[in-house]
Amino acid sequence: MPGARYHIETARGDDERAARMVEEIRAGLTARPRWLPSKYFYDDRGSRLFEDITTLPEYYLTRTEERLLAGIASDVVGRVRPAELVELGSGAGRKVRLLLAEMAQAGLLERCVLLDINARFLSESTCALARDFPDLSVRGVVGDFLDDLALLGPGGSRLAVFFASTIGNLHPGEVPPFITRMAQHLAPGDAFLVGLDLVKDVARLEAAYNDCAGVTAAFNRNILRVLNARLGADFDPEAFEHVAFYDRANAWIEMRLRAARPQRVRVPAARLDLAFEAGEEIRTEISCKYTRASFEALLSGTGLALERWYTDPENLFALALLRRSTADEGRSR
Ligand code: AVJ
Repeated sequence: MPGARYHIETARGDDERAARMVEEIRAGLTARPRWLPSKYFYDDRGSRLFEDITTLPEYYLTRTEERLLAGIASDVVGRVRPAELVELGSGAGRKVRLLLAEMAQAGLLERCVLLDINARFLSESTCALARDFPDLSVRGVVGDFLDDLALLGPGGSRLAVFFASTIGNLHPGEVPPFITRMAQHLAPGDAFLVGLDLVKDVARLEAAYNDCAGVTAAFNRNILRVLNARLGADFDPEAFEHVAFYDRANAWIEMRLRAARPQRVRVPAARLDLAFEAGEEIRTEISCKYTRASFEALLSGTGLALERWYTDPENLFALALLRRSTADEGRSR
């Protein structure tokens, strides 16, 4: 193997990460209704369960996005002509290869930065990219796309990507500030390619989050195991039912865990002693569904504008190519 062309860094120390987690979990589990931040799904087991979800027949998102990306990668690279690719929430990091291959073929490819919350998945994909793309230098950052964008540093010849409709996990009110912060890590002319699941038939949406094999249910319950492992909690994951439904008014899928019977749960690291009534629910995820208009409305004043809107023939999923304007509009607002 040629010299070290990849390295991993961690956005925050273990103590700071743990302290943050305690505060977030305390806030969520004592709120009414109770909720948990979705980023805590993704320990090793949860990340693997999500990978399993992506191959389910009901879960059209991943395969639709991948096929769409394969068809547009050369158009995107031709427009942006990036030397550096940045991926937020990279997970197992396969899709990014389609873009890297186009960049390499165009003689542009120099650097790649992956940011993900899961250290194991991150180091595996960082190492695999360095192995498979000679001359590419790869940087992995263990962190979260809401709090740790600062580590990306300033842009320049940069294409950032955020696949899988993971932006849908943000409340619509969080999207404009998130995109504004992202724009601060892009130079004029740099671009941000964002994967978006689209509003569609409710039955199709709900089936994607209620698969027959029960993988999504296992993924949902896994968040309780994460609290057990990291905070010494004593949740019985099997005592909670998986619930996922489409909320039309908000245009999002909401996932919850519903207590099957009355129960008491202790979370020692967060000094919590919780009483659940039968039927009481914890919201674990929202997954927003967009239209071109609803997404475009979130861009105003962010410093990024929609340049291209790519969709599949069935209009299931979109890739939105956003550009940092060459004028300095975004910064002053
Ligand atoms: C990775 C956040 C895009 O919202 O569809 C899959 C996660 N949750 N099944 C999604 C998920 C339930 C997924 N994202």
